[in-house]
Amino acid sequence: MNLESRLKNKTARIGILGLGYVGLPLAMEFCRKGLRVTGFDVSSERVAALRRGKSYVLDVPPLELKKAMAAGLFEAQSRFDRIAACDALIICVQTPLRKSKEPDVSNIVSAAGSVAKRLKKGQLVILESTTFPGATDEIVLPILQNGKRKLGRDFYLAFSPERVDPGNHRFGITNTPKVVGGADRASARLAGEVYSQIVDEVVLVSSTRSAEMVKLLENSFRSINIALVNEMAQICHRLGLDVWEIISAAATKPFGFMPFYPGPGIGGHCIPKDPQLLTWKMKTLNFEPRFIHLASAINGSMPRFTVDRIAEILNRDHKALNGSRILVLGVAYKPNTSDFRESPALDVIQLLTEAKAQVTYHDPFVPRIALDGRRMGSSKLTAEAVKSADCVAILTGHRDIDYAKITRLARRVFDARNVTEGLTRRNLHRL
Ligand code: SAJ
Repeated sequence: MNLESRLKNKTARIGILGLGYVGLPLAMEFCRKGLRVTGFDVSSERVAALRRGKSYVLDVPPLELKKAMAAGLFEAQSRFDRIAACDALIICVQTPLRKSKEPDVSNIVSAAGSVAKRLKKGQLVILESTTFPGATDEIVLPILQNGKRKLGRDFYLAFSPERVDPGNHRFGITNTPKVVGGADRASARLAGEVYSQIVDEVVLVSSTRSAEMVKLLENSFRSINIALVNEMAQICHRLGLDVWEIISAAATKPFGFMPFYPGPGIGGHCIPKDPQLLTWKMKTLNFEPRFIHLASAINGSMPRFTVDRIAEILNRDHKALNGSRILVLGVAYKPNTSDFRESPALDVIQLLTEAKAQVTYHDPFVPRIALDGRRMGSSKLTAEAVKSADCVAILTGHRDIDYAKITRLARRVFDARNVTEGLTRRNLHRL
């Protein structure tokens, strides 16, 4: 019986390689629709935690995980033998950038190799990991072909960008259209069939390269527009204008405008990284994507701009940054998440420390950070801590913090996220 009929009668088994913030929610979605899933992860700790019904992913409640396992729909494996038992294999492994800003595809190569070793005739392989245009065709395809297998006869191959937005309760896997590009037409059709089990809308594009490029456009669009408003923040500061007022008034335009907001920089695992995948690829083709470079430079200048603003505020009261006590509020890369990867707050703390300020931080979601080998713990947000700071710098606007009270108690506040919108006090300054 082929994949399509096994999907129709729910006897298909889906294999998911990489059980992180993309792979685990994806696995649960297939289970929710009655399909059996074998999840594979190289981390035996992760697999052991999942087997104990412990979820380490924000959007996967432990109860759902336990239910899926009790119903025999989900199993977690750190060994790859069960790959041969799967009808479709979806690779959701991390694709970090090396220090040299080159894409590190080692996880993709290793996952594709694990599949190739156990590939069964007729299996469909889908790559979801964000990568440069051509990676699926140039890296994954040859590994699966392995010099003897033929695409479309022995196996099928597609690319489909992940569009998971952790913590987003409005858009989840089901109601976010899924872009799919096949290495050949049969692969595109089959991958579309697999995703139609769990998403309302599948968007088929002409090739894997197109599908890879869609993701890079999405996230380059975001990085460039954030850079635009970050530059506007620097312009408005010099003009003595309130960039937040300007953006909110511009956002009243019901067409042709989409608000983005300035901040101390950009963080996370997508926006800082994904556009660099494109610049790297284009470098190999002797083309310089200037917009993407410029956006990265402007976004990257925001931690310094933030520190300069704090220094300016202290300077007005004849205080030097050197020796001043700065309390940073919020180090996660975006509100209400514990993820502080690439967070610009870390760059701001680093720069303040280099200027010999005495820096502490409070973040209810991030109990500890390590910076240049120095470990810091989140300090208690007491009235005393706020009052004794020479400046409180709000870098991430988590919920459940009484920012009005902070501005009443603090000597000086620098709000880089406009969480004090509507408050006006002499000691309050905004980006
Ligand atoms: N940021 C700003 N100003 C903005 C928006 C974001 O400074 O107007 C900053 C955030 O503070 C953060 C960084 O940019 O430091 C990235 O923020 P993000 O909202 O883009 O969040 P991410 O990194 O979780 O991006 C994900 C992406 N999702 C996928 O790649 C599947 C992105 O495509 C989504 O558009 C984004 O979530 C989203 O919309 O939330």
